[in-house]
Amino acid sequence: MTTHHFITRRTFLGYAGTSAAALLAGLPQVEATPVTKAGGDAFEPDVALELTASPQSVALRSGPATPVWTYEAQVVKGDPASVHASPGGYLGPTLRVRRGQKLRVDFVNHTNQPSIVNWHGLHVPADMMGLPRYEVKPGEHYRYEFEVLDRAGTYWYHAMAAGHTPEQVYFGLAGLLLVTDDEEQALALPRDEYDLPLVIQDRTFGDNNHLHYLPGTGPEAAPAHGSPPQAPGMGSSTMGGSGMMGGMMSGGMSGMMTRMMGFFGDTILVNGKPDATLKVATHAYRLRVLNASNARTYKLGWEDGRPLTVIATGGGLLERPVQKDYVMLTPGQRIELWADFSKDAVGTQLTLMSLAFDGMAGMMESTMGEEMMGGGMMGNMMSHMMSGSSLADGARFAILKVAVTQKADEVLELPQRLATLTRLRAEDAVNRDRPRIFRVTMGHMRWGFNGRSFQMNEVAPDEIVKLGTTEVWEFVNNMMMAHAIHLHGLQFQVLERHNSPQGAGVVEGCVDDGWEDTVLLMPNERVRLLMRFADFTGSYAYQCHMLEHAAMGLMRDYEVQPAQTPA
Ligand SMILES: [Cu+2]
Repeated sequence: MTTHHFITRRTFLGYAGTSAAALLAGLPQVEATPVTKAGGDAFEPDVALELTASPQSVALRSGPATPVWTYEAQVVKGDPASVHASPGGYLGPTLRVRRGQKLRVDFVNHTNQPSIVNWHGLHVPADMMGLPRYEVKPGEHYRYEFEVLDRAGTYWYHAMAAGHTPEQVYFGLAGLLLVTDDEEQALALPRDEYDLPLVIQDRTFGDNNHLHYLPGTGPEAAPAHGSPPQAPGMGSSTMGGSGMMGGMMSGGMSGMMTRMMGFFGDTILVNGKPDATLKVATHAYRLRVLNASNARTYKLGWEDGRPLTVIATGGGLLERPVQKDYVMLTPGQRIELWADFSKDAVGTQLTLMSLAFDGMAGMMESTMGEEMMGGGMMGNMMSHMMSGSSLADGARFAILKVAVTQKADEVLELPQRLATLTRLRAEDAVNRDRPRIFRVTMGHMRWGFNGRSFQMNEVAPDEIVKLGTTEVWEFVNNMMMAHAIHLHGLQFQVLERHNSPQGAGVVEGCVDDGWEDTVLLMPNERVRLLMRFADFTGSYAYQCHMLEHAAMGLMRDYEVQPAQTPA
């Protein structure tokens, strides 16, 4: 399948012959390497970073340090404040950029697996997106050069690799990318120490504080030498095969369930730390909440029942604040909360919870239950069994303790108008009455959309769209599990939901008022998305962001072709 690149600035820098010492010394070679360009002037970055992924040991809890992979970043050119220290644990540093900035990132892979950095939520050329087809081998580099076109908001970056994405993210390869712009800067939002990330992940600790995932995975596992870095086609022949998915094909029945259904850990980490407590002042906070978990969806709510005030979704600020009793946050999603503790007395203790919900709603009517399990089981029991975790999908548990420890004098008023939100119009869609349908399917122990699982560089005729058009895409879930539908390369708007579960205490917590790149799709639900394909041709991915689902096939490419297809 060919790809058409509106802008081609890809450089693939093989450093196989370069000594490790030179690599660690700060990469003067990168500057000297010719950059291939198709049309256009030399790219002059406003900010240039070097982003390295490598194995480390970090103290996550008392006792031995935990082996992880982690990102580290260095500013090579531009504002030193473009890189902020990691919020904690194994998380990568927070990258802060401005809309309109030209950004260069030299990714250096010092892990023992192929990897690439995916810019989750950003609107960038396809070869700058960080998809598995651009993964680089251990010791190699990949140069990203793009202009930041996105609205101010909370985005993130994480590892992708054919068959290794869930493992690499689990063992630490993720970080935040915050975009600001003039519109946001003009607002009186909480800043500096009152602007806080909350990156939520679930993990399980094994012996010696090692992170427990599937057997044979992680920084201490032997690299999958001898198995060529294959496409994650993982066709039917690969079940039980070696190498292909690293160690992911081992681990018996519970391993099989994890690979199919997703990993559910029993320990909740916030900003890379278990048992997290946040000390706050009597002040308004901007809490940027990212669900960077592999598969777990959270139902965020305060234990004392106070409502949540949402000011932004994945694609930036809402038009105006929205109040919710609870907010659903599926893997990959971000939500920004205005959390005002100014009326709380010093000494107040609050708990941010994940409230109970029925993530299996609709299982009774679903077909997969019969296929997979022979039917008959339901609810939490099913969920426990499927997740293999003592903390079931949809269980109620504490995420974060908040302690009000000091007085602040300043009072910030919640702005009633936050931003101008351009609404896509359904009547502008070229397929208004015939939405493109993507049904989540399963067959031969592989997930798929419309019966097709991921194949590298494969785009079907009904996965091709035209540059400059607006479309309606409908995702349909007849499975018993929820999914986290994510599109790469653009932000969409939720047009409508059909057949949403009633009484499950879920859909009322979906914030569908703004721009999103990831959306919760409940069992039996149909969600219609409105999107516009602008600026770039080429092939991008759409996937489930429950990372094990994607690794087991629930990912495909869509291709944006020029408005006029060349003869
Ligand atoms: Cu899924």
